Formats: sequence, structure tokens, C-alpha cells
Amino acid sequence: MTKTWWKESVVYQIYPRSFKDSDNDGLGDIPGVIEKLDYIQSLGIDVIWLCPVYKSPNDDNGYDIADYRNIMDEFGTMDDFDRLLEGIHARGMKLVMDLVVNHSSDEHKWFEASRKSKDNPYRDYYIWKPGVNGGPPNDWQGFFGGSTWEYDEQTEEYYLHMFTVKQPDLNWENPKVRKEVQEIVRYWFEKGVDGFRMDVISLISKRPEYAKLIGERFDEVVTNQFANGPRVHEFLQELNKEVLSQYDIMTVGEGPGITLEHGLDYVGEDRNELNMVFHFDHMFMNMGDGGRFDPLPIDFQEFKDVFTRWDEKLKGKGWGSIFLGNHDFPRMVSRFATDGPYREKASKLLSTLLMTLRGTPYIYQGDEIGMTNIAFEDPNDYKDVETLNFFKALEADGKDPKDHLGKVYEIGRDNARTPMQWSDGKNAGFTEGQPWIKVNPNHTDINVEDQERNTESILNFYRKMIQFRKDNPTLVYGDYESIQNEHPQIYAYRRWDEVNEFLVVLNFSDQEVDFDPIITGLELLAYNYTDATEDLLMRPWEAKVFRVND
Ligand code: ISL
Repeated sequence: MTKTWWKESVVYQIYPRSFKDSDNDGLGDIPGVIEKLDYIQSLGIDVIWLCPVYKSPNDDNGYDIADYRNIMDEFGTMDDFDRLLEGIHARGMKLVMDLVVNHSSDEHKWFEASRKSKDNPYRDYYIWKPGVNGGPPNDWQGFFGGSTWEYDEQTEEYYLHMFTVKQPDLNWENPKVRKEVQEIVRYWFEKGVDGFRMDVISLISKRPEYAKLIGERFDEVVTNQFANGPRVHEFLQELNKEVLSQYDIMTVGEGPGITLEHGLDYVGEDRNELNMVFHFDHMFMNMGDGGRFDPLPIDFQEFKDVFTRWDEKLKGKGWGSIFLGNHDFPRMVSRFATDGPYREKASKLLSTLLMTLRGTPYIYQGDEIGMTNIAFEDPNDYKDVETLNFFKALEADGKDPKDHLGKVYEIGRDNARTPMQWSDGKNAGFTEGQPWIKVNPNHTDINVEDQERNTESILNFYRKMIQFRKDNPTLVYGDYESIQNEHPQIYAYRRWDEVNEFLVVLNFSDQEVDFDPIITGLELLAYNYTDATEDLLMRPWEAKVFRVND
């Protein structure tokens, strides 16, 4: 397996809207990120992934781009961006931007031209179809609910939008669109950007039949009908050949619908497409028949198996990404562990998991201090378009969103979008103004300032674990094997190469567990209880990493 910087990197994801507000308009911004670069560097971060900062009407918080070469006014100017990039590079870190090119905003000049007339030169930049029997071209339902087709009176046709009506899908069949994307990517590489996270890149090639929906379960429809279309690999290989391969950069494709079976087609080292993907096997594993807002309990066995299966599949052939949350999902500690009395131990345990699996780890802002989910009592406090659409659908059904808030508490995207908790002061130190979304009231207990002072804090544990990973390349490249895989509370695995062998033992439960790994010569190196000993009587949410010495 070839060794490269992006395999050895630890990535920190910033959702700028909620990170740090420098001008007190209530929205985070680029100068706010600049203020916090020393903090990010102090964690031991190598790469920052910045969610979209381009010009946008913000129907989906920047995932609807109106100008790919300019910065959103609310976030600052291109000068601010240049200073940010400089500041990142000066600290020996790298910057990965978000590339959102499955769709643009309906306020992009291409779309404004496209919708004018059927013979406009930009018509084919998007996907237009005539209606069928007075209705939309087919019965597809989008990611945020409702038809994927919107009727446009000007030309009496429908356009495709897999997300909101303000996010029309680009037509990648059109070579001009592909050329535009190549030029956008080149523009940012020429500025010195170090890579891209590519939004829903698995969706760019549509199945030309636009056939009737093939099933009811949304995840199955995504995998088999919306994602992994017939030309997706050709398009990615072309992008790679024309631009990506000419720079020393990293790419990670966001891949709803990319299952184990497709993974290597995207990231196989012989494929010349992407370096990594974010698959969603663990993120969507608890989706019930009713879709996103019908969550089931997390199945711990399946959780472990997902990591094991992907490691097995990619080993020696491609590279993985390790993440447990981002701006689209609940807080990892609330979702996969516990935000009750053991929250602190549980956050450290998840950090241990992130830093000891094979693949590049991604930390989402706030997880390094153990931020948790939010539960707003008033539906009007929610801001995410997906949640708002869910409320609208309920209301259309004669239901009261208030009676269904439990689902939003469990799975809604705003859980991860409350402002970063810098201090116990006003608005958690995020802004002096009115924050665009309410701050989590628990900032009085969970905040950076407090954890900076406490040597045993979650924050300082992250610093240690990141350093631990860097000190031990075995944890980056070494082999992986799950131990006593069927254990109902413990996730244990070995990582080894010619130089070293490690055993990681994680107790995912509120109970004490007497674990016997049947391995001897164990030397305790990292742990989340200060008084930990070398035995394997694992206390609730206890995490231990041993070196195996014989
Ligand atoms: O969060 C989800 C819906 O339940 C996911 O399906 C998510 O929409 C999907 O992973 C795509 O996410 C990305 O593209 C979206 C944007 O809203 C998300 O924020 C982004 O991460 C459309 O651009």
C-alpha cells in the first residue's frame, strides 16, 4: 500500500455558519475561522475541510451555489479567503474545500439562462423533461421529501432537483458542464487549495430511462436508482485525468448509495478516480422503512461489522475514511454512545475508535469537546430545510409537528448545527449578536475554555490520541482484525505490522464487563480513565489501547 500524506492526516471539518462569528451578525464567517486557526493547529490537525463558503442564497446553507468562484457575503470576501488559506498553510496545515456540483442554486446564472427558453445555450446545463399526463415526468421522491421535479411555467417543462426546488441538478451528460466543473476545480487548485470533498458525487450520472421508482425503501432507491449511474466512473476518471491528477491534492467523495460492492470502483488505487469516499453504511444503518425520520435503535453488532467489512474490502487496494458524524447527522456521542452521565468517557472512547482504525479520521467541529444533540421545544427554532420540509409534510397530513419532535431530536440535522461552544459566556462565545440558530444550553458545562484548563478534558484527550496515532504509523497502515466480534458490549480489535502490534478494547456500555482477549504480553499505552490498570475489567465506556509485546 503506497504511503501518502492524506492517509496519515487527521481532518477537522468546519461548518463555518456555526463555527465563529467575527462581526456579530449572528453567522459564523471566514475571519472567525482565521481567529481559531491556532486552536485547530493545537489539536494536531493536518487538514481542514471547510463546508461551502461560496456565493449562495442559502436555501440549504451553502449547498446551493450561485457562483462557484466567489465568497458568500455573510462569510466575508475573497481577501478573507486568501488570508485563511495563507494562515492554514503557514501553520503547516492544508485546506480541503467542498465541491457541490451535482446541482447548483437556481440563482446561478446558468440556471437563470437555462430556464429562459428551450433553445437557450444553457438549456442543456440542467435536466428538463416534459410532463406526463399533466403531472411530473416520473414518481421520484427527493432527499428532502416531495417530487424531484418542479414545473417551470416559462417553458412549460419540469426540471430535476434531487434536493430542494432551489437546487436544480446539473446535466453531466453535457460535456460543457463537465468542462465548467474542471475549470472550477482548477481555479481553486491554482489558488493553492489542497483538495475537495465532493458533495453527493455518487449522484452525478443519471439513469437515462428515468424509470418508475423501483421500491419503497429510500436507501435502496438511492443505491440502485439514484446513485452509481452508468457513466459516474467515466465522469470521475475524466475529471481525474484533466485536473485532479495534475496536483498534489486529496479527494473524498460523499457517497450516498455507495455500498461495499461499489466502494473500490471509486477508490481503488488502480482506478484513477477518488482517494476516499464517505460511505453511509453506519450512518443510515438505523433508517426504518419510513426513511430518515423513522429511526430504529442502533444495532451494535452491525455497527462493528460495517467497519470490519469495509476494512476487509479496501485493504491493500484502496483507502477508507473514518467518521461518526458531520453536519448532516446527530452528534456522534448522543447517537453511537451516550450523552448521559458517562458522556465524557463515551466521547473519549469514540475518539479512541476514530484514531485507531485504518483509514483517514475526520473530526466534526465540537466533537472534540463532546458536544451533544439539541432538543428545541418550539418547532420554529429549527432551521434545517430537511427538518422544515418534514414539518410541512406532517402539516399537509393534518398532523402537528409538535407531536413528532422526538424524531427530529433523534435524527435531525440541526443537532450538529448549533453554534460551537467556545465558552460558558453569552451565546457560548460564538457571537455577540443574535445567533442564527439557538445555542445549546449545555454550553455552560461543555465548552472549549473550560476544557483548555482541565488536563483530563475530552479536548486534551483528543490532543493525546491524535499524537498517539502520529507516533504509531501501525495505527495508520497496519492490518486490522476484530476480536471476539460477537461480544454484545465490547468492540475489540488488533492492529499490527512488522514493527508493532496493538490491541484496542472499547466498552460500549454502561455496565462493567470482564473481557478476556486471550492475548498476553499487554502493555497499557492509552486509556480514558485516569486510574486505569492493565487488567481487562472494563468499566462503563472504558477504552484501553495496549501494545502487545510477545
Ligand atoms: O442528511 C441527509 C438526508 O437525510 C443525507 O441524505 C444528505 O442529504 C446526503 O448525504 C447529501 O448531503 C450533502 O448534500 C446535500 C446537503 O444538504 C448536505 O448538507 C450535504 O452534506 C445537498 O447538497
